[in-house]
Amino acid sequence: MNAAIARARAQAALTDLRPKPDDIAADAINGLSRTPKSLPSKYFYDAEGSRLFEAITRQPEYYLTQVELALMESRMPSVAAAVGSGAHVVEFGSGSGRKTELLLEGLEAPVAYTPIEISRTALMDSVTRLGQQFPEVEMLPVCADFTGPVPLPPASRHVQRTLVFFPGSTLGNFFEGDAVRLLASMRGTMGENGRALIGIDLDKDAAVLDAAYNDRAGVTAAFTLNLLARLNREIGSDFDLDGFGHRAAYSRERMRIETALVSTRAQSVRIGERRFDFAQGEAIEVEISQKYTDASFAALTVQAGLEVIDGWNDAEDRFGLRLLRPR
Ligand code: AVI
Repeated sequence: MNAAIARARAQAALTDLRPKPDDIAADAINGLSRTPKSLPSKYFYDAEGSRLFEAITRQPEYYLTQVELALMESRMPSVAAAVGSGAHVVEFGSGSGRKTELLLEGLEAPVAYTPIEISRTALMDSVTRLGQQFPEVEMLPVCADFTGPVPLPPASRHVQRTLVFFPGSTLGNFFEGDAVRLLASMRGTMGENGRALIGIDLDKDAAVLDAAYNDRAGVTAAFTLNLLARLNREIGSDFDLDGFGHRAAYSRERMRIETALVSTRAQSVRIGERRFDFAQGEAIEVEISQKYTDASFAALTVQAGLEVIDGWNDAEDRFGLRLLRPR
């Protein structure tokens, strides 16, 4: 199929529920009114944020993407046998192009593919490309925040099973309660006969983790700061980008990387009618990246009414794929 036709088809099938500037402003005001101040990490991913995230995945320190890709390349036959044929693949997020290709290539006769993605550009790029590559798989994209309930577009052919795909350890960007709610919502999406294939970053040496979130080229710092640039662009806030710096550090106690934007001086920032004052050194918490052990991940899934039925790690136990089903 040629690219123009694939894009037109994908546009026609698009369900567009992306967030409005008023919702973004309300979330930003709400987060900055808290102590400590915070901003939701889901707003990292505008077009520029998605581009910067792709660049992060190519940094030598950020092992997660390369290790997960290699894992999928080597273990896909075993994953496909465990999932079975005729799946409707529902991906939460869609920035993971190559991983999705490996999944659709490796599964037996997948019927449909639904990426749910907040960034319209990333969503359309991915279904245009995948639509050309997999003409036999129905592309049913949904532009939405996947943390809320999302109605699944029905496939026109018979589906044996829904397979939720959530790679990249993106689950780790959710606080425990939200992660459990998200897993429970995946359980609802997949139905009683469904499965979920989830990528998780495994707990490891703090120095390796600190390096992964503080790459030498400064791409992660640019990615974090783009959150403020995006707010300036989309909701008219007046963050001075030179007045904030990126900080990411591993907390062994909480088994997670904690990322913040730290005010380099006393300053105030305006969003609409509201003004927020910052002390020098004051942090805005912007992201957590949870790391897992088998025990901590199993405990999380149980709370969501799911159980781990299969799993694959790389040879050095850096990253894992887990297959879940309803309990
Ligand atoms: C998308 N997510 C899993 C990334 C992570 O590792 O937490 C986002 C990221 N933030 C900084 N670097 C990468």
